[in-house]
Amino acid sequence: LKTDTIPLKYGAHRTGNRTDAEMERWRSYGLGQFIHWGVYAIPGGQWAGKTYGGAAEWIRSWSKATAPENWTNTYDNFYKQFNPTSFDAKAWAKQAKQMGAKYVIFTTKHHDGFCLWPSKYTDYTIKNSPYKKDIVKEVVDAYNAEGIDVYLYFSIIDWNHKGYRSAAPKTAEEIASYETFKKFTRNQLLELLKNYPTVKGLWFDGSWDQAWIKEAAYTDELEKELRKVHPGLIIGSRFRADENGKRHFDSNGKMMGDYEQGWERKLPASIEVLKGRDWDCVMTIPPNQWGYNADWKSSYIKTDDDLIQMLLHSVSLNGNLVINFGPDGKGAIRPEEGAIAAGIGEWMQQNAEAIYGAKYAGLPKPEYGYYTLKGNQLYLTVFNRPVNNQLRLAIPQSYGKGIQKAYFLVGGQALKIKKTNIGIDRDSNTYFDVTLPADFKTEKPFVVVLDLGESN
Ligand code: FHN
Repeated sequence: LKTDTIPLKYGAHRTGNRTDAEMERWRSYGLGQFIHWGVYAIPGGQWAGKTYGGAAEWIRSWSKATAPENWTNTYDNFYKQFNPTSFDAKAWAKQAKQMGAKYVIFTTKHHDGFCLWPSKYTDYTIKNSPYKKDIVKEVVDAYNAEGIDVYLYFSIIDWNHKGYRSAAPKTAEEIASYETFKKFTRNQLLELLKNYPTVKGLWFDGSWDQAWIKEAAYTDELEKELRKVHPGLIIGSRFRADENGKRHFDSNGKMMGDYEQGWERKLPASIEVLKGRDWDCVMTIPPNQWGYNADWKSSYIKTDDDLIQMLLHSVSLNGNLVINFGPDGKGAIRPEEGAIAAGIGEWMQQNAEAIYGAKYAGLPKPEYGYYTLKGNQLYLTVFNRPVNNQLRLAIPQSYGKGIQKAYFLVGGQALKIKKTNIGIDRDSNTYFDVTLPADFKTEKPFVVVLDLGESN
């Protein structure tokens, strides 16, 4: 057993993955939805007639250099016009359910500091917008009613709070001012957990500032407190740093949080890099837009097939894929996102058995697509169909007798299997040829179920 070499007061709270039911549920999700919504949806990536290529939810920061306006008189006043008359939480939740999402991560407050719930601790909230109603509550209720678990996104960065700062405070005055921010952050987090007791977790972001990183004692204590008031709470590795400033993993390399939260817009190449850790990947549909950007034409927009492939990539390596949506200033999910959700949903309605609760199969990635495993069922989701219609599959001898039955997940048609006569290779694999019917036509990825029999 490896022991910690560096003594730490504020390192990881646990060694290895959580084993409780809540975390087991998290592991079985497969697919999630992210929603970035706030007053940045009003400018939608455009400022004073100019389109900004950076992420639209950052426009307050991107356009600062060129915008002559005083921010408190412009961006920070958008909330006075925030009246999303098209917002329908139930419709969002239905769409998410139809897509096959098992959980949603919703931005309660992004870096701009605007709160979509009526926080008692600031005036910069939805309550003081023309909309007035508690959007977080509407989202939590609607998604829960569809059986979708809710996680609250919370940005540590808060450009609106006077005490917030990025650099570590030095003078007595700076320290005192940052103390007000720490108190405020704690209050808001406790408030969220109190107001929305059904949430399953908190999804932290913007925790990279030196000021925050230096607060190892405070953040360690706060994490413990949050977990105490909300048993079972799931928090990723982005919340805090240890006393040496190490984030995600402490100075002994142990993960700080319940799952690895570093996979943003990218996927791990192999199971080895994950070292057995739980993880999720949050993915944008354009290359890098989270909030609504009116201009979707100037960059590559992922297709539903791209995202289904990323989903398989994730689940085949024991991760969840979370696809981001950025509703517009009126609360409408843009039609292009709606079409993508519908496309994924259509596929999921037929093939979700290969996703929910499915795991890494313990096999190298096949050239045809991805393996996922549930019990004795090995699922092969085919993205690259061989021109000769023969799937030659290497199954280790440790998997018992190998493939006993093969059939299409959709429709159940049995497929011919032949154990090849090429013998056992150096890695102890036996080879099986599974034949796809020549007249089988599809334009979508499809799943072949490989039954490994009881002996597996
Ligand atoms: O700066 C944010 C960004 O706007 C977005 O919210 C993403 C989502 O994971 N997180 C930060 C960048 O890592």
